[in-house]
Amino acid sequence: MQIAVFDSGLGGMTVLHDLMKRMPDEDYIYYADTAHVPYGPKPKEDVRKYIFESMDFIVQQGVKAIVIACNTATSVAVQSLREKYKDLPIIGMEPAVKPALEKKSQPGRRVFVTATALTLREEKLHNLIAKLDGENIVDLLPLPGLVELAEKFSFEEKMVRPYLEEVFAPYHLSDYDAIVLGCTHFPFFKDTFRKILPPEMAIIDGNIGTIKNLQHQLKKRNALGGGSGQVVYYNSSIRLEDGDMLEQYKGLLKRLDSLE
Ligand code: DGN
Repeated sequence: MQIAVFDSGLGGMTVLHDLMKRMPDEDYIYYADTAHVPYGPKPKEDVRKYIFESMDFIVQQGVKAIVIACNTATSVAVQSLREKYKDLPIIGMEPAVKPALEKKSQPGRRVFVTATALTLREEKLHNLIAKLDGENIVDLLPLPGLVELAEKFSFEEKMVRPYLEEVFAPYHLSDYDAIVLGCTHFPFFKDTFRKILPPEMAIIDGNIGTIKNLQHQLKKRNALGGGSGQVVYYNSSIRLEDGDMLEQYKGLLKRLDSLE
């Protein structure tokens, strides 16, 4: 059986890429809810409806686990999804706040947590930060422009740099020890982040935590392995058999290889 990887759009490809490297003996479904991307700026109730519609379709395909490779969808729906699909491991994303805070090198230094506006508003993140950030050193930064750029396959530095420079302009970057990429679309831009942020600043995503959690859940059920790295792609329940879009997905995996 396959592992489903779900996102509103292309962001979950950064998680699929890491999954395929670390768990090559699995087969995957990649499901992008392209009919409704982006989720970040939309009302929570609409987003929940889109997620449940997508999930019903995914579950009908017969999968052994679902990775919600979207921080926004995780924030607004992971609990309800676990209640609805009780027998299925449902693994979400969590912005890597803890590893980022561990990078703090001296008193007074700070950490960025970036995500979509919806993730940054949600109680789930605020509870996590309240639990971990006793010193109040986290600054929240929405980066919706990166989701738009990724969905247009605009990864070139000349498109990305002006946006990031504008967003970071009000901050003293040398005060920061780490930045959390709390949206699965953002790791596509790691090369430009690296160029404009101070070299000592750690850039941290939550992909590895999610993958470890998935491995643990599958091991517990004796359900690891049995595949060979095959991926079937769906755009909002339409299976991609061939054509440009399928090639574009494969191109994204190559781009991510080049960022390693
Ligand atoms: N990739 C999604 C996330 O991790 O939050 C968000 C994309 C979106 O729909 N805005």
